[in-house]
Amino acid sequence: MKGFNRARTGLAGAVATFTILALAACGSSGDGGDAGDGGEGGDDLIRVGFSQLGAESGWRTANTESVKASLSEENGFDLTFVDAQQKQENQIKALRDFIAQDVDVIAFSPVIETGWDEVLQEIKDSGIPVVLVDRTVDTTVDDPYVTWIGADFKAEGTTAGEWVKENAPDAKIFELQGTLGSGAQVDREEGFGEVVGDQIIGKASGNFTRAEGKTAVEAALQAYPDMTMIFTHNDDMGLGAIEAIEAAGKKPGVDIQIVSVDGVRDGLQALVDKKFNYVVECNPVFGDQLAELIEKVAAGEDVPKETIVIDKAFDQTITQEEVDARAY
Ligand code: GYE
Repeated sequence: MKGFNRARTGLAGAVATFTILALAACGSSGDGGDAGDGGEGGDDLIRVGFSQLGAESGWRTANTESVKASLSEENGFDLTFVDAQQKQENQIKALRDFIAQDVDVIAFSPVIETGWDEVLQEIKDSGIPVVLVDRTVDTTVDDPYVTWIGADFKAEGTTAGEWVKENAPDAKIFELQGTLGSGAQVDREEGFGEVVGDQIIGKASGNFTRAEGKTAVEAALQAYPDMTMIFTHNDDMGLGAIEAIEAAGKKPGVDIQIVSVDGVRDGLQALVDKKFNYVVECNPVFGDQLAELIEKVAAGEDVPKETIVIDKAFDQTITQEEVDARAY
């Protein structure tokens, strides 16, 4: 496996070199910007096609900003960024466009884990190396990507579960799931369930958005009147849950406790306001690490198969100053 990876990254290097030479002959293109304008050095830019899965959450917005800031022209990249609006078919189309453009590196955040076999095979046949970002894939294609960078979703679920076990062992939990079939949903659920699965009385998806989180909790309050806690797979859905709980005349954080994942500013503010009870961080600001990986992949250098972004966790002892200092 390892040897095969190395062979692939070597191939990536060959492809990148060829593309740079081709660019020198015909000038730069792509909607990543005005590579030609600045004059000097424009032809050395690494052409990256990035398929972002959407703009569904505060986490995603922060991640997009970080990726765009790091994969900038000043840093040596010609970035084509496409937002798929949480639709797999849009992502598949973007990936095929990147093949047609013959970019140097394809990076993407897969909205769900399955359904990529065909397009991943097409990318592989094209020789363009793939850098997987944030979420994971489940595919029959052999060695489908050079490297993956993201968080340990299962560990996030386990950390949340351990807090519950310690602090609310009698809680009756409704689990507010993220996009069904996404790596973040599947693994957070698995990690949490392994620790406190016997306390879960119901589950439904809120697709990682505030609006759908609110709707799911409105229904859950009817279906599970004895619930005392919500474990939400992200802050945005938890913020939607707060609205639904308050509209039902109950107190979030007290009558119904909320344990969440992400740690975006609004989520941490809810913790200060005592409406959330515990937040496991998932750090979206890894654009710099991603840029470094892409640079190495384009140069055909060895990269680790995975890079795990480090997360923390916060309880209600967090201060307003800490929240205000939050970058996203
Ligand atoms: O937790 C959620 C977002 O894949 C880690 O996606 C990401 C998740 C994040 O919509 O807010």
